[in-house]
Amino acid sequence: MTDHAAVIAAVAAMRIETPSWAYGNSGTRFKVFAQSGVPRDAYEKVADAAMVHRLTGAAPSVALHIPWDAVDDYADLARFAAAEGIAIGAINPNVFQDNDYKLGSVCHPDAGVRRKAIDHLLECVDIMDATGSTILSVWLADGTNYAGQDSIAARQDRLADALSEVYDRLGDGQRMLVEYKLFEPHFYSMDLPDWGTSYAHCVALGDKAQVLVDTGHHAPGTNIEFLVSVLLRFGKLGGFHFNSRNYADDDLMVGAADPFQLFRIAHELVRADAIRPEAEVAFMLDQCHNLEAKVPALIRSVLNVQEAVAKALLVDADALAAAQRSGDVLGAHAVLMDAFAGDVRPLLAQMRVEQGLDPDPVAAYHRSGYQQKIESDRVGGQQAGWGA
Ligand code: LRH
Ligand code: MN
Ligand code: MN
Repeated sequence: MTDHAAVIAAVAAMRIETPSWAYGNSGTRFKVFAQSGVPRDAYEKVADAAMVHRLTGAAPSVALHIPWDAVDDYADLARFAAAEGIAIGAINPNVFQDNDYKLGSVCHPDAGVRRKAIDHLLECVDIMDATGSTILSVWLADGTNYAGQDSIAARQDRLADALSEVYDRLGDGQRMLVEYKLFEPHFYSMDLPDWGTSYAHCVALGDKAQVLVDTGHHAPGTNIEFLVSVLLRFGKLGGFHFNSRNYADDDLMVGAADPFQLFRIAHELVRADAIRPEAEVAFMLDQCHNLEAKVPALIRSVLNVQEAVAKALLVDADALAAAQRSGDVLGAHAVLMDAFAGDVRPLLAQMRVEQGLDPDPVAAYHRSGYQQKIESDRVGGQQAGWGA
């Protein structure tokens, strides 16, 4: 696409969801460096997410993690979000922070623990009903640490049974995204370690189940754009958790560690016409801001995604197809690299002006006085994942 107006229209239509937990304090097992002004409850996280949306015009929903974001009245939280100009996005159940889950949740050898975990997943569908959320985003910490610890096959059976019970509870317009992760917290086997396992469960479940790709959850060297392309082909790419990794599940800002990888993923998405909201690929961030201020980091992350997508939209598709057809290896590669090398920031600044936004949302944030306000208003901010 070389028509700049069309590129602007396509980027402007894209939605990028931010995660409530990215607004809370986070760190590593060594230290959590608390910041001033971080939210004390789910309402304040929603308020911060709304600020990101006001400045970027691109982040109209916020994902919740239950029970990190537990409130008495979820419909009230959704009304608050709407008044702030955003919606409640994906509901993320948490079946990993309870002593009962030492040996797993829905794959646990004990039926009582499995029941407790499934009930929590079902409760999260109730929360979807109350908030208007359309996505149940399932990530399970289930796995084993030692060969022989439990039966891999029996755990797959338990997993399939649990997912199917929850799937059956989904209403019209609701879907389940099944996230996978290579390792951690378990180090011998994870019950959903890779996209193939997620994909197989989703196919068995039906149309409302799709795979969620967290960019930080793969073995080093995995060609993520390849699996994105394959999942798109089968209509099974439900969404992303974007972030950056250098080593493992680092959860750094998307586009920071490897902007070229993000561009290559964006290229596959553009090729499949999957950027449009109607394509129903949920673009979400899953990040933790351990050192940097959270709200401007999330703004920056949204801009990073927009830049990668704008570059992908600017790939000369006709020239690329011609080079590919004629077997022009270097020529085809050059078409992609030309688009990646371009500076799309002026174009995106123009887009924001056309949207009535400040062309530089990070600078606008620093001028807004919001950071000073939350630092003086909020004392004793909440940790992203409690003791995580
Ligand atoms: C697991 C994960 C998953 C969780 C989130 C906090 O590593 O990516 O999406 O819900 O982190
Ligand atoms: Mn994730
Ligand atoms: Mn993760």
